[in-house]
Amino acid sequence: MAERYYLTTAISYPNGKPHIGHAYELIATDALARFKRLDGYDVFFLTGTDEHGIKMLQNARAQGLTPRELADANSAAFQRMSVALGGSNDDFIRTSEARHKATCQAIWKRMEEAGDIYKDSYSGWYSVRDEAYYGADETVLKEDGSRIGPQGSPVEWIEEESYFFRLSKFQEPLLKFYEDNPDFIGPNERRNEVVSFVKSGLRDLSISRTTFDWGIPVPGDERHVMYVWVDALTNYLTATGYLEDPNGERSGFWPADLHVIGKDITRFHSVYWPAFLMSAKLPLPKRVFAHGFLFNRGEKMSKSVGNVIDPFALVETYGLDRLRYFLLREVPFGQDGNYSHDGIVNRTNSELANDLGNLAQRSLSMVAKHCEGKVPQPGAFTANDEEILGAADGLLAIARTCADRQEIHKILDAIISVVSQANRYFAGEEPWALRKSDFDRMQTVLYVTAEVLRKVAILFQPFVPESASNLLDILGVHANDRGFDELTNTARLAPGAALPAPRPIFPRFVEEEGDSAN
Ligand code: ME8
Repeated sequence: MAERYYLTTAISYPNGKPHIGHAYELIATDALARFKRLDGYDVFFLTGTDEHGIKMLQNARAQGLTPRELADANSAAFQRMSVALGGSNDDFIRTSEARHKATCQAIWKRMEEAGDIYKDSYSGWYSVRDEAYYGADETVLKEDGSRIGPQGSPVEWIEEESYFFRLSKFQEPLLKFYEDNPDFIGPNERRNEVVSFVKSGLRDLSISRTTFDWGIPVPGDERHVMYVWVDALTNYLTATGYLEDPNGERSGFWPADLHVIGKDITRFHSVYWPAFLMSAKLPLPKRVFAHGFLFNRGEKMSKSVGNVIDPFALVETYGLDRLRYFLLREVPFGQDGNYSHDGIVNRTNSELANDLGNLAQRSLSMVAKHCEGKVPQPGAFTANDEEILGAADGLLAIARTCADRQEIHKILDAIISVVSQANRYFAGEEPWALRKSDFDRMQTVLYVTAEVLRKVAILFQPFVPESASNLLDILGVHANDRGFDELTNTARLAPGAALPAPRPIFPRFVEEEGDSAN
């Protein structure tokens, strides 16, 4: 049976419409999910919305809505965004669903039975924007008398009866866990921050609120609702059904292989979440990877579209594959990055349209014209042929290693450097001249080029699914022959197979009136 692989995005607050940061996280996680599926894994890919808490309640009030109305409207927009971005998620969880309430109450009871929950009163600082409690030492008093937390958001003083989780008890077990599992947090920078945060000492955590009721009731004491992060983190477990039925259809996906999140929520995922699970005596996720933040370089992107920070408008303006390619290629995954109109156009025109698109067009139109539209019959391979074929054959091993470290940009870098090498090979072999001087050799060069394109196209599928699929179509690759098991050095295009007429795969982005950068 295929090995399982369970990966998740963070679940977004549907207090507003989805933005480019949400789109970025979904696209990157989707690329990893597609990669693992093509590599033969049984994948479960989860995304969703985080609907409870004071932030949702306050936003709803401000708009004259109930929190449920606000959640319903925006959660639907997040679901549409996933479709628009080509998201291949297998489920979409909403924390307001009944299945989630049951799992949250079950995990709470397990933590309580372990003796890790007690009632006391909380007094301290709280940031509604971050939905986070902060110690006084983490806040800063500003000149105007207001106070902000470590991420720059305002904090307010709260005092109320609350249940606490004995987080302090887990300081040593967590440090030991990080040491025994050096890959639990990536990238390394984030891991170092977490380790030093935990070493500096953990205070018990307030995990319930009494001043509002938009949340999941604490079992046995319904005056309290759970702190939204206890509820939110548990979504990953809910979707597998593991707590309800350890032998259920999806239960085998727990523990998760990978939680993809933004760097601002690393502490919740790599400190609180494993501590809750340790307390509840449940298996811990294998890895948390925190990506960076995306910023618009401040330029106005498109007059015709208006605010292109809207993911739907970005897809409309650039096309989905250009957007996916740019985000995954331009920004090293794990670091902060900028996006801009010029950045998207330049990157995709130069690498997709020029490097890959032109090579495919030039080589396959020669095949159509001079080889009766059939995969050409190669002769013996020269050292040059072997070199470029070897480079293409070597891509899978590189890509696998990078995928397991979430170094998505490095996978694309490796693929594009083989494409550049193939361009140099093609230009150096001059098949157009060979047509007259050595027809057999021309066929070999066209064969080798087509075979390299086939490997590149198969590996490109997770990142630019539609264009990669179009390229595989014109290479005559059957839908069943597009998995990564077709990337070995024994899998080759079959000479003589009929090819459909070539058509342009990666057209250049042409500026239209109003699309200019400024
Ligand atoms: O944090 N660039 O929800 P959220 C890149 N509900 N990533 C960004 C970003 C940006 N500009 N802005 C936000 C929450 N993100 C919680 C998560 S998980 C159990 C609960 C990322 O809607 C952010 O880091 O504020 C997070 O991973 C995701 O988008 C959702 O953010």
